[in-house]
Amino acid sequence: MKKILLIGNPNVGKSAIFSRLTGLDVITSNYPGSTVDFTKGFLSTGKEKYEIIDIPGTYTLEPTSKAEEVAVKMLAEGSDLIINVIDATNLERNLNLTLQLLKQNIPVIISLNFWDETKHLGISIDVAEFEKKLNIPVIPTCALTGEGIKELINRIPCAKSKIYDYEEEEKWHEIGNIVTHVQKLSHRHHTFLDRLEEISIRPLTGIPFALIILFLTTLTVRFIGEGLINYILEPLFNNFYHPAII
Ligand SMILES: Nc1nc2c(ncn2[C@@H]2O[C@H](COP(=O)(O)OP(=O)(O)OP(=O)(O)O)[C@@H](O)[C@H]2O)c(=O)[nH]1
Ligand SMILES: [Mg+2]
Repeated sequence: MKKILLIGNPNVGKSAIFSRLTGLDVITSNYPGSTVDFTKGFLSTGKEKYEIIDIPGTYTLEPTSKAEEVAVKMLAEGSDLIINVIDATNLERNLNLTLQLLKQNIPVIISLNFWDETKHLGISIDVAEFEKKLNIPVIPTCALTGEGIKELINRIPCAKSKIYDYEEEEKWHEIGNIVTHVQKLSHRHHTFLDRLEEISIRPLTGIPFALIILFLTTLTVRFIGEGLINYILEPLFNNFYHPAII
């Protein structure tokens, strides 16, 4: 069974992607000698079975906290592949870790998460250019809705290793280069559909929204049903059958 590590900055949706990829059979444990938790699960694609590990969030491979230390140790223990989850609305900050990962000798594939938020923020990312620039698969995903997850799974075998080299002192210059090349910012107003989508995927607004839709649907069905009975079926019945009965 191949081992996949889910690695990314804190709060980029790693655990949400993990839940989308794995089933119910997950195990949460303490990393030995620490209070840091990590979760392990499984993904079967038909061709292959993978063990997936949700690693604690880290900004860098030069750890500055206990959680980051555990993330780096788990990476050092080895794996067959890395899914690097990055926040599409924060490319510059996230690419620091990505470039460090691309120097390792492990195949990497990128889950460009928070793809839904880029639309809201007027950020447009040229995914094809991004793939060309980094030379690895980059798949836009929204872990909240599951968008892109299927493609992410399909492209796992295309992950590549050690394909992006740079001088350490040139790293931020490289990152700046990539970002200006693939990302465009525009001021964009939300459309009605954007707002509906936003309302419906957040639990706080999504549940009342679902209840309102259910209520309106019931009302509509009742309205149509009563209308049919009052204005069509009953008059028909009265006109055709009533005189005969009398
Ligand atoms: N809008 C949007 N929200 C997302 C997406 N993915 C995850 N989230 C939300 O982002 C928050 C953080 O997600 P997590 O999966 O906990 O992030 P994480 O990377 O595991 O965080 P740490 O484990 O703390 O590093 C949660 O509230 C998720 O519901 C996405 O694609 N779009
Ligand atoms: Mg998490």
